Amino acid sequence: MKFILTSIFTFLFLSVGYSKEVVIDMLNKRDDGQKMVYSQDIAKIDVGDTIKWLPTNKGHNVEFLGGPDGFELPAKSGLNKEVSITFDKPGVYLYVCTPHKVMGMIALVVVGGDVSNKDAISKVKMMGRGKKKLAELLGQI
Ligand SMILES: [Cu+2]
Repeated sequence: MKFILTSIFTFLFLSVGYSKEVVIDMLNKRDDGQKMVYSQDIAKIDVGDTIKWLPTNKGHNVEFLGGPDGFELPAKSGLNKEVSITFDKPGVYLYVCTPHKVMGMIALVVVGGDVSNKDAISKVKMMGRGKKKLAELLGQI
């Protein structure tokens, strides 16, 4: 009996306890001095994990511009709104803050260590500092 209960608890722990939630802040200024920026430039997560973006500072949002094949781009979020997305497909995802993407407020999510769609992401049209930062970030994954 004790063995059976232990097995059940182990199973519950493995199936429920494994996906995690990562919190990313939308910021006017980060500790490293960068302005108009997310708290993480590259979030590396596992398949099934969730990212929650917090409108820690005002005037920002989350707009997805690219992801792996089959990923349906979610509608861009409203300014100052919390956003939560669970990632079920491995690959590289690009998102930006609509008003500040030209200033470089862009970031990547890498799910399951899969960078096979990196070239496709590099072709997403970006302008200004956003373009430069995208090249920098892709060079880091
Ligand atoms: Cu912004």
